[in-house]
Amino acid sequence: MKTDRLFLNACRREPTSRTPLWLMRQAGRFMPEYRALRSKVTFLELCKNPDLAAEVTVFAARKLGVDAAIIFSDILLIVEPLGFTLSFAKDHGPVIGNPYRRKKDLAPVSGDEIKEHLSFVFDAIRRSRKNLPEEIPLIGFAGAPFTVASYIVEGGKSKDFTRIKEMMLKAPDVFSHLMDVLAEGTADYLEAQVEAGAEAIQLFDSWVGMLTLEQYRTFVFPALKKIIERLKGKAPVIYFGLNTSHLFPAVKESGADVVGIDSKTSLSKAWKALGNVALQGNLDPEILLGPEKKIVAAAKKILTEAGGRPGHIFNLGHGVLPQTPVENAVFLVETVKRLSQKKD
Ligand code: 1CP
Repeated sequence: MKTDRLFLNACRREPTSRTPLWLMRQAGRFMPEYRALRSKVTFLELCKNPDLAAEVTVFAARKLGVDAAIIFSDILLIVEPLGFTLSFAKDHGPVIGNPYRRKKDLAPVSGDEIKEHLSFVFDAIRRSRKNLPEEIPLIGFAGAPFTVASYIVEGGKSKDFTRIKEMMLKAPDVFSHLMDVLAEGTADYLEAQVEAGAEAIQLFDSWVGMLTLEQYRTFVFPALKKIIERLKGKAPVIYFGLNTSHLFPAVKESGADVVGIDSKTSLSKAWKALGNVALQGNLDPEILLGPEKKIVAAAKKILTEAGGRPGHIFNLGHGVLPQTPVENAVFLVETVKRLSQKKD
């Protein structure tokens, strides 16, 4: 059988026989099989067990029939080798027990120390790669510096990001120290993911839309750019954030190969603002709760907007909602494949 790696071709903006797709947060919480596994182990135990993490990764990709798999992990695991404590309180999301307040809260950490601490991720990548069909590429990922920093400074999930904004404004050198350490550490971590077998990298900058363009350019963009530069020529980089259309003038200069677009921004507007990049997105995740008729209509609308332009990867505008019926996700995958198939 011919191995047609549609997803990677689209990352490079090469024409494909149909539009490739995968779903953000496909590898976890909305699948009954995942929840059954989670009833036996904690979330962190699951992340740190390469056999189980690989099983979740491969199972989700096969079940959904998507064109790429994403490694089962979390953007917050990197905080542990940096010296922060991480736990997941039931129904409260992530908790950092010793949030970052001053420079001395974060001692220098070498790339080797970070990689040693996170070796279970590389093992899970190797195992997933071995168990995936050859034509399904594996995506590695990390949080982008601002989004990870928001948890480290706020001590967990934040509503209004007051503390991190305050630090940025009142103690810019304290903030920059954190960004510098995160940029280096994340680049080392992602390079090692690629060496272990990840064929593309997604940087999740979910919360960066909180910033103004000026704040983004001054405080965040240099760290982001450093990471993307380190990955150049190694693996395509997908950069995703929510509510980021006002940041596009900077994102355009980031060097990202693919930009993830949320559901509020139209693909055509994004292409106009971003120029020569591939786009990933942007179905509203709530559509997957609803009737099949609406799923077809919404998928059609996005494919029409993309207009068959090379370099479109179909995805959601944010992660799959936990209450999504799996059969609706499978239906979306089948629908996008059918609607986007080019006639010979
Ligand atoms: O109880 C559980 O099972 C834990 C729930 C859970 C899961 C399944 C968390 C805690 N993380 C994950 C896995 C995860 N996280 C993946 C891989 C598996 C998958 O496909 O679901 C990925 C890609 C992430 C990425 C992630 N983690 C992001 C970026 C994407 C996004 O949704 O914006 C963020 C912000 C996190 C932090 C995080 N980890 C977990 C939770 C509940 C959160 C969000 C907390 C918040 O809203 O601030």
